[in-house]
Amino acid sequence: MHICNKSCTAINNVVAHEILDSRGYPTLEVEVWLENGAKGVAAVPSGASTGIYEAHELRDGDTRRYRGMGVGKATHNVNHVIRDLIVGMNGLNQVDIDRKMIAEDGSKNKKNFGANAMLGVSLATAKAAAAAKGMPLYQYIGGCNAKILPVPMLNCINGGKHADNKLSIQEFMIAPTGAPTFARAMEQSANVFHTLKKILKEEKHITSVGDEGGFAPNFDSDEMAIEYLVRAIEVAGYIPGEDFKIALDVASSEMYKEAALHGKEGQYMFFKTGKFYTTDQLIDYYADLMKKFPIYSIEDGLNEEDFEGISYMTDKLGHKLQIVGDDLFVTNTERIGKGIELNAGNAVLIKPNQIGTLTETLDAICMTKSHNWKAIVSHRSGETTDTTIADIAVATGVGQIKTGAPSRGERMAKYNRLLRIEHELDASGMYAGNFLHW
Ligand code: 2PG
Ligand code: MG
Repeated sequence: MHICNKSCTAINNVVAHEILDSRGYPTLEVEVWLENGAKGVAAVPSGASTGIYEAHELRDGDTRRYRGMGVGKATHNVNHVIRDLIVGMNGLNQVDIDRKMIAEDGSKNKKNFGANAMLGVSLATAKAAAAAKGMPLYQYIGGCNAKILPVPMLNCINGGKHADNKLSIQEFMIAPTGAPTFARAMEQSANVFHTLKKILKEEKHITSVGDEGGFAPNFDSDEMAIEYLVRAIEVAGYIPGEDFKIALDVASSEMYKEAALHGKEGQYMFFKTGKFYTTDQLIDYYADLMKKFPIYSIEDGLNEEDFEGISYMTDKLGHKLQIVGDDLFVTNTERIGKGIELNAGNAVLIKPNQIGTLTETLDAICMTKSHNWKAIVSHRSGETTDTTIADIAVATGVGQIKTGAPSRGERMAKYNRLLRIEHELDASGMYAGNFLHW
């Protein structure tokens, strides 16, 4: 029999229900309650350009509801299976709770409970525990040294699977590395974003936005998108390369699949021009872009299975470029370990829902940092107003966060959370742009 008093932090209830994400598809919101009345609520995001090695997102497949995208089974798993497993466990024992769910799910990719079900429980547990301790989440996770505000990577032009244009590169981002504080970084970034809108409008381009809040114009080439970003930085009164650097998420697995569909296995197809590139040609193309523009980071530059290719790219460009693995590593320590061994990249994108628990997310960050690689905490293209990733970024001091343009409420929720954290930390807060090596 489990004995508990009023100050007890044992879990006494877990409740999940369906809510809708920023694309209007169902996802889970989970509440975890402790005996002492503390409560945590978390909502789960969802990707569009998902890596094949990601943990399993459990969807109903019943086409009578939400075109098969319902999460009724995952919700049921939380309310009727996971709940019974963890009620009575100490909410402060995050690792035990996460490991218990992993063990009981029993599969390699969390396909039984669903990584979406497990992540909702995992994050809500951490929030309930933080509430029980009377601490903000970043401090509960990161301790008294949680003080670094990350450089935001703002996706101001959307392409690939996130927009209805023909841009092949999925994300064209600005990173305000020269700002003195996070608040100033956001101010400068919003200035660039609004300037970009003005320029696009004046030149008769579309100014509607894609899934991550960036503009989605029908440019003739991907290079044009970078040119416009650089122009917007300049016209807004900043110096490209000093005040702002550029980052790209090529999400090239999509271009790789497209080429295969056109009978060019092993190559990459640019959607607008219909041109095919070999691995060597694509790496040369990146090198050329780096000569023309202040690009400091390229994510998923090659197909998600191509450790060897990324290793070659790292040999060629890694000394002057952050080479980020997203679909390549899927926040999974096994795959990150392989990448480190093969020198395939030098940075890892961290998405909690790719792996399914907070504990494993923190393991991935720990492994990445301990090998002197960079880690970037990231949103998904399908998001909610949940702000947990902002707290994780500060807690772990990774120094970078990618969470969309300064537009759309579900993106701003994370940036606004960081503005609040900076305010709260006051003089003890440090903006990563100031002291990390860029
Ligand atoms: C990415 C992400 C987030 P998605 O590829 O990095 O920007 O997109 O969530 O669609 O996988
Ligand atoms: Mg990516």
